[in-house]
Amino acid sequence: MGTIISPLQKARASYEPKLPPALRNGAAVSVIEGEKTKSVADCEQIQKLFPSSYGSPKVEFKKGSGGHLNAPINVGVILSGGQAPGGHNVIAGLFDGIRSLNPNSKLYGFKGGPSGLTDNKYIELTNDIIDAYRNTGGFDMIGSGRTKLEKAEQFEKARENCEKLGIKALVVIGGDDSNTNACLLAEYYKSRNIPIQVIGCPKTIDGDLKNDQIEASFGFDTACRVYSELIGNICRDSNSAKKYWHFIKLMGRSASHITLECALQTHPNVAIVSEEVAEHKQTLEEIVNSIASAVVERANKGSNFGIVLIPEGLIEFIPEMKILISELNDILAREEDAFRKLFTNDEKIVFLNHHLSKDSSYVFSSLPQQIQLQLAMDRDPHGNVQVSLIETEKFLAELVGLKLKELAAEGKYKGKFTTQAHFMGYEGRCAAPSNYDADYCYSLGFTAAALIGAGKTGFMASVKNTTKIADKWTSGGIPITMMMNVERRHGEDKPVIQKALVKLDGAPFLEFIKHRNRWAVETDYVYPGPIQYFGPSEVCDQVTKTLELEQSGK
Ligand code: FBP
Repeated sequence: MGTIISPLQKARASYEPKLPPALRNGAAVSVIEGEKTKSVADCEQIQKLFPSSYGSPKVEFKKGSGGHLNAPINVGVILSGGQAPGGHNVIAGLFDGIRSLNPNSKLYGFKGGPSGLTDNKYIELTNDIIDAYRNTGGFDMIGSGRTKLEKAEQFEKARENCEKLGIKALVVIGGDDSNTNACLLAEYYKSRNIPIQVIGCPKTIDGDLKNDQIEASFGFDTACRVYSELIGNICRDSNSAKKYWHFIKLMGRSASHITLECALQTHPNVAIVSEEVAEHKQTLEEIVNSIASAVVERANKGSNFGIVLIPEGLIEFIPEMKILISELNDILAREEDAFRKLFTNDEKIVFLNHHLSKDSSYVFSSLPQQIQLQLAMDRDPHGNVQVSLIETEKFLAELVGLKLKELAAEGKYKGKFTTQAHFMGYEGRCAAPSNYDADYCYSLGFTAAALIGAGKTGFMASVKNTTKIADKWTSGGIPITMMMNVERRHGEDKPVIQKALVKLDGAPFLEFIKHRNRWAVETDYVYPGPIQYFGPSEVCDQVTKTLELEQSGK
C-alpha cells in the first residue's frame, strides 16, 4: 500500500458494508439444516470420490445468540486466480467474523495464492492491515496465484504448515477450479480425521461460478460497471466523431456473461455471445458476415461508425477453431521439447502444420501469422489457452474489412470502414468494489466465519436475495459436492464444479435478442457513467441487469 491514498479511498475506508440480518449479532448463528443433497449430475461417481463430504445438507443461518467460542480459532485465507473487486472485503468480513466468535482469533493470509500455503509464505493479518484495505479493490493485501492445489503431497504440506500456525480452518477465495480443489482438500482432511476445515467463496469477474445455490460470483458487478462506463464513453465518442468502428474485446475466459451484461448496459451495434456461436455451430465466416452486414446496413443510413463487443473466449467456441485448439493442446503437450527447440516463427508454424490433421491445418493456414503464434503460446497451469493474449478484436476487424472490400467490389457496399481495436479486462479487475460487491463480499467473508463456527467443511459461503435490500438477504452454506459433475479434462474424467455458461433460454440472453436487431442498425447507445459510491440508492446500489433479470423470474 502506498503512503498517499486518494481522497476517494479515504472516504471509502469508513463505508460500513451491509450484512444479512442473520449475521448482525456476529458469526455465532443458529444453524438450520436442510435435506441431504445430491450433486447436479453424475451422483454415483461424485459420491465415490467424496465419500466423507457427499450428501451433507445445505445450511441456512438465523440470528443467533452472538455468544462466543470458548477458545479462539486460527484461520488461514488464500486468494486464488485472477483478481476480482471485493476480495479484500471478503477477508475483512472473515476477520471481523472470526473475531466476533472469539476476540483472540487470528487470521493468517497465505501469500501469492495457493503456493503460499504449500511454501509456508504467510502474514498475520492484524487490525491495522485489515483497516487499510477495507472497501479497496485489488488482491494486493496478500496477493494471488494460479497454482493448482490437487495432489496429496500438497495437501500434506498444507497440513504441516497449518499445524505450525495452529490453523483449524482454511478459506479459499476462488473460481470454479479453485473451489473444486478446496472441496478435494476438505475431503482429504475429513476422511483422515485431520481437524482442518475448508470453506470456499465464489470469486470471478467472469460471472461463471453461479447456480441455483450461488446467485453471483463476486467482482462481476464492479468489473462490468467499469467496462460499461468505458464502452459508453467510446459509444459517445463514436457517435460524436462518426468515423470509427470500435472492436472491443472483453474478458471472460470462457463464458460471455461480461459481454452480455455490458451489451445490456450500453446497447452496442453488435455483441457476440460465444455460447450462441457454439449452439448454432457458426463458422468464423458466418460471424464475419453478420458483423459486415451490420456495417453495410448502417452505412446505407449514412452511419459509418459503430461498436462491436467480442467475448475473449469466442475463439474456443467457433467449432473449427475449437478442434484446432484441442489438436494444438495435444501437440504442444506431446511435442513440448521439440517445439521449444524451434527458433524462428516460420519453423514453429511449419512444425505445427505438419502435426495437425488435414482440416485443422487448413484452418490454421488461413489465419494471420500473429494469431497462429498467439494460439501456440504457453498454456496456463490449468492447461487453458490464454485467450486474453489472443487479439481476436484485431483479427475480426481485419476479416470484416476484407469482406467489405469484396462487397464493395460487387457494388453492394459504398461506406467507409476505419477501425479501432480495444481490449478491456485489467481495467476492471481491481477497481474499487461497487456498493454491491463491497456488501456482498463482506457478507460472504462473514458467512465463511459463521460456517467455521458451525464446524462445517467442504462448504461454499452463500448469500442470497441480493437483488433486494440487505434486510432481506439470507446467508448460509452449500456443500460444494452439490455443484459438481464429472467432466473430461485433458484426457481424464475429473470431478469439477459445473461452469455456468450463458443460457440461451435465460432471461438476460432473451432480453438481449429482443433488441439486438434494432441496436444493430440504429444508434441507441446508453452511457452508464462511472460507478457511484456516494449518493442516492437508486444510483449507488444497483445490481447488474443479468442478476436482476435472472432473479425476476424466481
Ligand atoms: P478467474 O477465472 O481466475 O477469476 O480469472 C478471470 C480472468 O480475468 C479471465 O477473464 C481472464 O481470461 C483471465 O483471468 C486472465 O488471467 P491472467 O491475467 O492470469 O492471464
